[in-house]
Amino acid sequence: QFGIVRPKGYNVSFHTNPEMEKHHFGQTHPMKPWRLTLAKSLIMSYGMPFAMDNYIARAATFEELNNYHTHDYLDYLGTVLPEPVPRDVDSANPDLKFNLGGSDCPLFEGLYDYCSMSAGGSLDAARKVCNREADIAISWGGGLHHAKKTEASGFCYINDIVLAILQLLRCYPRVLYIDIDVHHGDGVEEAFFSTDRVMTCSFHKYDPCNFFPGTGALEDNGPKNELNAGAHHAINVPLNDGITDEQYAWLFDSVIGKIVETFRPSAIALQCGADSLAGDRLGRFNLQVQGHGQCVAYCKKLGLPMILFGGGGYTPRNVARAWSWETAIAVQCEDKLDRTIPAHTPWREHFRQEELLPTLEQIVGDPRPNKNPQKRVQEIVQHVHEQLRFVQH
Ligand code: VJV
Ligand code: CA
Ligand code: ZN
Repeated sequence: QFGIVRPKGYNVSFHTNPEMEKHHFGQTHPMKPWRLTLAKSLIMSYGMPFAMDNYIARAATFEELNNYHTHDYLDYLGTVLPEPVPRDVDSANPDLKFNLGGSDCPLFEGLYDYCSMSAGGSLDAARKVCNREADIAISWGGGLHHAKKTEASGFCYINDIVLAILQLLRCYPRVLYIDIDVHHGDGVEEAFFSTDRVMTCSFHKYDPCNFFPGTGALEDNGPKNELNAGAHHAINVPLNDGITDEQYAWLFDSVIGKIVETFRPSAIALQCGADSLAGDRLGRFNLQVQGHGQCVAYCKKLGLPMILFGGGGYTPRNVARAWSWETAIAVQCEDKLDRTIPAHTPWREHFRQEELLPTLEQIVGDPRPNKNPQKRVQEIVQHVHEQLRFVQH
């Protein structure tokens, strides 16, 4: 633990709900809400709560969820019961009502509460940023970027990010959404497809046939019709397996730097999905905690009001490391973050002894061969810069 110095006039708010973390998608489902408890325990061991305003997230109301999702869908989500006998129904099954009850989006005990608490945390975060009560607001229980207006998708039922951005739009003219989860942020892109008040930018593994959700090609930049305000306001950075910290940082700075210059956002919503880390159970990239956190540090330096959301992340101990590191970046104490896990960390057994209990050392896991040639990475930046020539705010 370090002696926390609270920078005067700089506020970080932290929104969590311990009730949310108790829910289960099922024994072997990759999404494990308890990773939030693991992350919070590490954050607390480092004494970071002393440097933030801490809030228990409330559950979002039906009316709040209805600001994006349809009445029909919410009604069903709130009343459908978990199947007594678990069926092995694949999510590709077209018979599923609202895509609920398959293997990706199973029905489980307390599903509606889980969803409304995740959204509640992100809405609370958005309100703090709107009221200027927080410079950065953190909602690690949010970031569920695949949920659609009337459909669940990819472990996501309620799109807390869309709801939070809608809230930000009440107080800020333009919002930049950035998504560093290994999956394409399709739900958020779709929600703001036709507006020039939100620019979305997702970095993701792209393989239309073999990697979920299969969308987010370089050339997909919003409505093709130039008369539609949303044209050129969706930016996609499709990547291949094994991308490294160095390449990712270069891409991130070149792409986001240019976006900020042309779009001139008044607030930032950053989805920090931790499945882009090396060693992730579902991911394909080679990012280290430092490379992942570099994106947060870059955005913070822009000095704009910001929300940090969670998202994917399927190797819980690495999720906890990344989100602790990024919380430290938000409160500006990363230089004081020790490389070892503090002795009094609850859930300490989840950080393997042989990994030297690091937060920052190389993440252990088979490094994936890097399939991103430098030439391709440069082409991507070139394309994005060309797209942005059409954008002037
Ligand atoms: O690839 C898919 C869809 C299928 C149908 C469902 N089967 C299980 C897999 C193929 C086409 N879904 C992806 C969804 C990824 C969602 C990522 C969410 C986020 O990180 O972006 C934001 C929170 C997928 N990949 C892997 C799995 N599903 C998967 C699901 C399981 C599973 C193992 C893998 C569900 C249940 C169980 N194991 C027991
Ligand atoms: Ca992404
Ligand atoms: Zn993901």
